[in-house]
Amino acid sequence: MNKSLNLRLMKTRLTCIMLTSLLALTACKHNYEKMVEFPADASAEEKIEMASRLVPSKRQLEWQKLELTVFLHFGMNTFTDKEWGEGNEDPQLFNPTSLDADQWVRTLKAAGLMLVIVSGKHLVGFCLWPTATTSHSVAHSPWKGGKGDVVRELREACNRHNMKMGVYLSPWDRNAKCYGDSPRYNDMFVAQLTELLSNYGRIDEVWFDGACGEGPNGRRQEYDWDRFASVVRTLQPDAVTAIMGDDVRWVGNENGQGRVTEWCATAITPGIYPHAKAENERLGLDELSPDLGSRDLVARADRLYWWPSEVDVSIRPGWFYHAGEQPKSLQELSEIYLNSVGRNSVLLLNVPPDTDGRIHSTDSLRLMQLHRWIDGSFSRNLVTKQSGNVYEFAAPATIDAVMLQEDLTKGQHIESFTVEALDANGAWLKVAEGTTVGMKRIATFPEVTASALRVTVTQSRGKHHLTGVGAYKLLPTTPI
Ligand code: FUL
Repeated sequence: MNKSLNLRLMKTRLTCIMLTSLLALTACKHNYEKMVEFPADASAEEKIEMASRLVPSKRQLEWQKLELTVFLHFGMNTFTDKEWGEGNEDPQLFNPTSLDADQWVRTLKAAGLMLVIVSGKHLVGFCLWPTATTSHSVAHSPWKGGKGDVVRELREACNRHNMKMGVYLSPWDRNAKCYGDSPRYNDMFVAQLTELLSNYGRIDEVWFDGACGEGPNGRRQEYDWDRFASVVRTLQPDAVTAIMGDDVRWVGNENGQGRVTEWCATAITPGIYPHAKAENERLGLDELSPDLGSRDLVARADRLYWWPSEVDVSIRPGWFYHAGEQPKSLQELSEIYLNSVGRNSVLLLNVPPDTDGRIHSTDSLRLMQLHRWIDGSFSRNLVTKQSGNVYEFAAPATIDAVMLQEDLTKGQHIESFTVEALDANGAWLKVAEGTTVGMKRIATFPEVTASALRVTVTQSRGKHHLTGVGAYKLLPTTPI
């Protein structure tokens, strides 16, 4: 072959390769991480197509995978037996007799919980660490002669047991004299946040409560959310910010109930953004709205946010420990699990340490019962083989729950589905139907004996990515 023919052939081959890569590039559209803004003239269909390409950030996805997390409400209210103190309580009242952070973390770890968030400062302003910002802290309490630090003890216990840790820092502060004097209080808040995020190792979640009141003399505190967010981003880039943050959304109730239709891609704007109020009013949305992501809503929205839901609920009636209260039953807790984790949300279960500074034995017993119930119900998936949308069992079995999962790295797509079970007569029996799936969707139904499941996605925002299908027989919720 002569030299010029060889060169011509090489050129043609190169052009072919370039053309193929160009085609591949146009076919594979890029994803939008965390937020998508629609062009002003986008049609409803174009918006849905763009919504289908909205995906979580890395830290959001890691957080969504945790499923089970825990709150520890502990502080001045524990000792005054109140839920919301006035903020003028004497630090001398804080005196746990045998605080044992190792017992907290051992108990929580044994119960399968993956991350623990401590109420570093609740709205009464009392700080569980010896802060330089106020004298209203453990440093001025009798506990350990004023030398104690609850946050440090928790950090060390988390290190020992390989547990993730988060902090709750209430923006509302009923003790701080400067609360309501906006710039001064914002400086104090930033200093508190900086202490917590600089001196206690890796923090995985920062919880800014939305509860908020006026300062002394009715002064209204204007929070500098931008500044607070940038402190978190600088000091703990991997930590998610929750509630008054744009990584994790409050589900809208404190009863442990996720929405039946729960989108991670939502039209509601996180409250920390300057345009949130106007935009949420225009769309008629707040955290309690039942619909945050339907097609109709997406068609009216200018932007969508990946803002997945967190279901916070206390194991007891109160957030703080009160001797007269009892923890919820296993029956109630198992329903909370199904209605939170089973509805595309992360569960944040509060377990309040008592006045001794320990997790009460009735609560740890209940946590272990819940753990055994979850484990016993969901550790054996009866599906052993998949052909298309049919999921076969190794042998006929009695089931009363199915679990579906989407691959969220590719976005959330499924809008509705049905599940049928193949019974002993060879008939397909509809056992479940639903709307969104997301990270995890668990549907329960009366027992059937079946040898396979057929899952049909009846509506989807573009191509869906169903990664997990499971069939289970739930354990009874009589204590085990
Ligand atoms: C609420 C507060 O009022 C409660 O005391 C508790 O901290 C809960 C998690 O958030 O807004």
